[in-house]
This record gives sequence, C-alpha cells and structure tokens, in this order.
Amino acid sequence: MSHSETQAVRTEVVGKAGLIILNNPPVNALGLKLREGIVDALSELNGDANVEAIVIYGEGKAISAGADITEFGKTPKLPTLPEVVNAIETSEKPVATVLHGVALGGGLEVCLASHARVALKGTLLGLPEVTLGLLPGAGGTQRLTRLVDLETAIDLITSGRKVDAAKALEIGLVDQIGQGAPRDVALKAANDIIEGDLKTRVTGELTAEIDVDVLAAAQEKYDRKRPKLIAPIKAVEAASHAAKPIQEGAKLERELFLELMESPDRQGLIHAFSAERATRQFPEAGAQPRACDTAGVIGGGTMGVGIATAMLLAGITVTILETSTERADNAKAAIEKNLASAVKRGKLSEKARDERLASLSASADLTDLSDVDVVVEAVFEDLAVKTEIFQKLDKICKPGAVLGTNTSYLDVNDIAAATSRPESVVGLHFFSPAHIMRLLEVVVADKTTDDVVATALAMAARMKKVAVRSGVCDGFIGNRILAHYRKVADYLLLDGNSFEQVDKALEDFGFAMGPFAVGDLAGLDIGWATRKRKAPTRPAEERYVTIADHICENGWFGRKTGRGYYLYGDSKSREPNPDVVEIVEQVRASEGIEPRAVSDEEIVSRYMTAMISEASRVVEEGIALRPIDVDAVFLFGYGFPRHLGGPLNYADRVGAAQLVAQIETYAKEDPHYWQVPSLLQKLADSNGSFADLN
Ligand code: T1G
Repeated sequence: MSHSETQAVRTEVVGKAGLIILNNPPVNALGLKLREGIVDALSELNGDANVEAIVIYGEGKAISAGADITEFGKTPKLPTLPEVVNAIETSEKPVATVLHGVALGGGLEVCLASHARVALKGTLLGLPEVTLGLLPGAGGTQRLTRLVDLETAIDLITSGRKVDAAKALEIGLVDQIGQGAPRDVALKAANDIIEGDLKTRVTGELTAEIDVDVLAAAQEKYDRKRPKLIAPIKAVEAASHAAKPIQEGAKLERELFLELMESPDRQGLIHAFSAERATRQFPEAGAQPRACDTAGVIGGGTMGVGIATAMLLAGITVTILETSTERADNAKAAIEKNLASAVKRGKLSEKARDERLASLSASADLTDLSDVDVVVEAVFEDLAVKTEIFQKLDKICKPGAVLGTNTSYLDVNDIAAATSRPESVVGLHFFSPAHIMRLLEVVVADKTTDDVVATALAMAARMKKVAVRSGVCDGFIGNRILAHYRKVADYLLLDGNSFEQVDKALEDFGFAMGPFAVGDLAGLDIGWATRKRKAPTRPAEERYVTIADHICENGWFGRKTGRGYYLYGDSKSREPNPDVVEIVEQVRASEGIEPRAVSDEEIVSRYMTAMISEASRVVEEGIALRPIDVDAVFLFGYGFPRHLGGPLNYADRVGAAQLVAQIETYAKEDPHYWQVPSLLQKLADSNGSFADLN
C-alpha cells in the first residue's frame, strides 16, 4: 500500500516482520479509513513472501478506543468491524497485536481476533459497550469467553469495567507484557513468533466453557437492577452463544448488537458521552489560560475541604485558609482523610498521596495567598462576608491571580465589583462532595475576561471535572432549574400523593433517589434557608407549600438529625416519619384540600415537564450555551438517569407539542406556575427539537 493512500494505516516490512501501523488521532477510533486500511494491509502482507509474522500496533495515545462513536446511528460503510476482525483471525500468516494506552470496545475485539496479544505495562483493556447502551458487536462476547473464564468474561462484558495489563495477563486475556515503545515491542513480538517464543493460536477455534448457572445469575442480577437497562441483559444472551461455532455465535451476537443500536438507551447513553465532552466548547476556550499551578482555598468547611482535595488530586499546590490556625489545621486533617480514602479506594498510590500532602499547607493569614495563581473562596453564603474577603484579596493577591468564588447563587457581578480587577473574578460552582462530583459550573460574569474563563476550563480539565459554562442568575443553571421543578413535588404532596409514592415513582423512572429522600440527605435546613431568603420577593400569586417549613420548625432536617420525611434509625429500610404524615394531613385540612393522588405516570410527567420548562428558559436566556449543557449539568451534578441523556434530550422524546399540551392542561389549576416557555412554543410550532440547538 502506498503511504500516500491512507495515512490512517500504513505497512512496513522489517526483515520477516510485517508491521501494520494505526494512526488515526486522537484515539485510533476504528472509522472507515482504519477498517479499510487494516483489511488492505493484511492482504498486502499475506501476499509478501518475505513476511513470516504480522504485527498490528498503534501510534499516538492508544492502540484503539474502539469503534468510531461518531458513526453510530448511520449506515456502516463496508468493511464492517466484524469483517475486519474476521480478516485478522483468518489471516494465513500469524497476526499479533501490541496493546498500549487503551484497548477498548472494538479496539479490544481487534486484538482478541489476533493470534497473540502483547500489552505494554499500564495498558487498560475493556469492553465498555454496555455503558453506551450496546454490547461488543465484533465478536467480543464470543472470543473473550474463549480466552478467560465465563464469570470474569461476563463481569467485564456487562460492567464495562477496565482491567490493566497485569490483570489481563493473569486472567489469560493477553499473552505477554511488553517493555518499550509499541514499535519495538511489535518487532520483538514478530521475532518471538518466528522463533517460537511467542505461541500463537486462533481464538475462534478455542472452546468456551459455558456454565448456565453463571449465565442465569447474571441475567437475574440485571433483571433486578434499577434502572433496568437492556444492554447488559442482551450481552449475557450474546455470551450464551459462545459454545457455538464462532461464525454462528458472532452472527447471533451481531443481531443483538444491531437491535441495541436502535434502542433509546443507546441514544441516551451516547448523548451523555457527547455531553461530557461537548460542554468544553466554551466561546472563550481558545484564549491563552493563565497559570493554575498554585491555589488558595478560603474556607475549611465541607466545600472548601472538598475543593482543596480535588485540586490536590489534580497536582495543584494548595493553601487552605481558615479564620484560625486551629480551624486551618482541622481543615488540613479533613483533607488528609479524603486523600487516605482515595488511597483505600485505589484511586491514589501511597507515594502520590505523600507528594500531594507535601504540597498542602494550612494558614490563618490571608497574606499567605499573595503569590498563588488562583484563589477559590468557599465561605458562608453571605454577600457582605464575600465582598469583604474579595476586597482584601484585591490588595493581597499578585497581579493576574484568578479570583474564584464558589457561591451557589449570589450575583458574581456584585462580588467582582468589590475588587479593582473584576476581569479576574469568575464563579467556580463546585458540587458537594467537591472531590467526587464531576460537575463544575463556570459562572462568567459581565467583566470576566476570556483568559480567566480559559483558566477555569484548564483547571477543570486537570481536576477531570465536567465544566459547564453558566451566565449569572439566581442558582445559575442547575439550582435555578431545581428550585423550579422541586415545587412540583411539594404540590403533589399537598394535593394528595404521599411523599413515599412521589419518591418511588421518580426512582422507578430512573433517579437514584426521589426528591424527598434527596432533601433528607442534603439537609432540609438548606431548602428552608433558601425559601426564607426568597420569601420577600416571592410573587403573591405563587402557590406556597408550608409542609417542609413545619418539618424544619421541629428541628427535623433529615438524616443528620435522624429524621426528616423518613426515619433514619439503624434499619436500612426507609421508614416514613409518622409525624410528617400527620403534618401533611394537618396542612391539607387547614387549606381545605380534598386529597387526590395522581398516578405514578402523572407524577413523572409533571415533574419532568416542570424541569424541562425551566431548562428551556435557561437556554433561551443564554444562561446555558446549549441544551446539551443543561443535560450535562443534570447528568453530572443531579443524578439524572444517564440512559435518558439529560432533561432536554429526554424532552425530545416527549416532543415539544406534547409538552406544551401538558403545561396547558396543568395551567388550568395553577396558571402562575405552569406557563409555556416561548422557546418550547417555538419548537412546538416548528416541529423542532432541542437537539437542533446543540
Ligand atoms: N470514537 C470516536 N471518538 C472518540 C472515541 C471513540 N470511540 N473515544 C474517544 N473519542 C474522542 C472524544 O470524543 C474526544 O474528542 C477525544 O477522542 C479524546 O477523548 C463494535 C460498537 C479513550 C478513555 O466506549 O472512554 O467499540 O472532544 O476527551 O479523557 O463492539 O475517550 O477531543 O473532539 O475522552 O483521555 C467503545 C470511549 C466504542 C471508549 C480517552 N469505546 N472513549 O479518554 O479523552 S463502541 C468506548 C473513552 C464499540 C464495538 C463497539 C475515552 C478514552 P474531542 P477524551 P480521555
């Protein structure tokens, strides 16, 4: 093959070794160019009398991250991945693969079909298709089950979990661990094959040990799992065919794969995959970021400790600042505890933990922040307190320092106005626990300059956060939308549904926890404080539900006080709090309400319609750049069911016209709360979708 034809794949003959070199940045996704190139290269090298062994390896960061996700939903052009995989397996000359970086999905399937696999230390291998609503569709379920024991194969296929090279060697997924650059390892592998030091075998000719009890247990597990997703169930079904001849089993697997390709789960999960990456496209992303290697975090409470931990884990040097050395030391100890649990969870080596701790200092003296690149303020949610701190920072911090505030709803413009450098002030709204939750709302105030926004983006990338750009409004994107739709749960409760039914209906829909259980977890006093803050500006015509206030007046704030909507004793089950049931009845009676419970379906419809309504306003006002940004906020900050892809992805399934009709129906009982957003009306009138706006 001439090198000019397709740079994506090139061949090279070195002595008796025939090399097939993949080069399709950024991750050697197996798009059409690569598929064609591999098939052509195999026939070329099989036809070359000098070649006695063929080795495939990748240039760039990985051998291959799998099928090209951007091709999904379109008619695949030939050759399909199964055809590529078969060409490898049926090659006359032995074919080895060298795995480096990651070998995922179709990338691993290509390697499974080769006759020997050599992985570089640290390589990650996996079949993550189920996380995209699919199953390995190029022989993965048929060949993995021939190489490793069924239980391990089923676990990897249905969880999408990755294993590293050492583990892969241990379970029989790879044959050797290679040292050095992929090319050198490839040349050595070819030589080892020719010399008989690397055994080759045709995976498809091996026999899979199929144990029906293992299959049944896996099916049962995924039948019971909530939300119930079909991909893992179909993946087990595909694996059950692995005792059949490879071509027969692979055909049955492909049929199941194509069935899943058409499923709503696949659409939602791929949308979620794209949402995680699309949000990086801020208009300011092209600006040159400022430095963000050293940071000061002001406030040693839950948020400050979480933010400091997240920054330390990202290799940023941190000074945690409190009002006294004792409080500062306590905050440092809390950070050390977070790092220790990261080590326990296998997320951090002991060595790395010690290095991180060496770059952590605690202080009660604001002037210790005079030389940091970035400051993140995470103190009490009070404008006066924050502006006083920013006035001091303005005098202390070096020119060019980025001044971030973790406020969850205050106007970042007001905070910026307290300084002589408003261009350097930006909102960095983390979500608790800040070292675990991936969402970061980057709130761009009127005077925030592009390079400051770009610095926030760069810091978010280092912390592996999903950064979403937000404009300034009360609650930014997530909390503003939450404040709106959360009221629906209270209206449903007041009007006749029990809080357990509302929670259960939404958990059956796919939320990890219903709104009342979430309130108990977060602390009912937080919502109480927000309602008191907003009381002076609450419109007279707004329907206000006092149930939660009565609960809080009793000091029942949820889990942290042992009781809220539910009782939190030592029993794992969630027991409704009878005193709250009584409060609900008293409030209904005092408002002359004849309780009328609606169906689970209507609970979901009202809740989601309210969420979508406020989300469409947030997009229309430009607070969020695009619908997909709102989807990312809810997927990565609010536990929105991932297979639904986010509220506005889900809205397109319901359809704008249907949503408008639902709002008009509900508006008959409460015209103030239920109003049709103009963007939704426009989409309904034009038969458009939120996807058109991404
Ligand atoms: N196809 C197309 N583009 C991909 C891709 C893929 N498989 N994987 C990554 N990218 C893009 C990504 O969108 C981003 O683009 C850039 O590469 C860097 O990615 C038949 C059907 C490999 C661990 O599920 O897990 O094979 O935003 O920012 O953090 O059975 O990407 O720069 O334009 O994520 O270093 C199965 C998905 C496919 C792996 C790297 N494979 N990818 O993470 O970088 S289905 C997967 C990842 C399949 C077969 C089936 C990660 C990564 P942009 P990134 P990263």
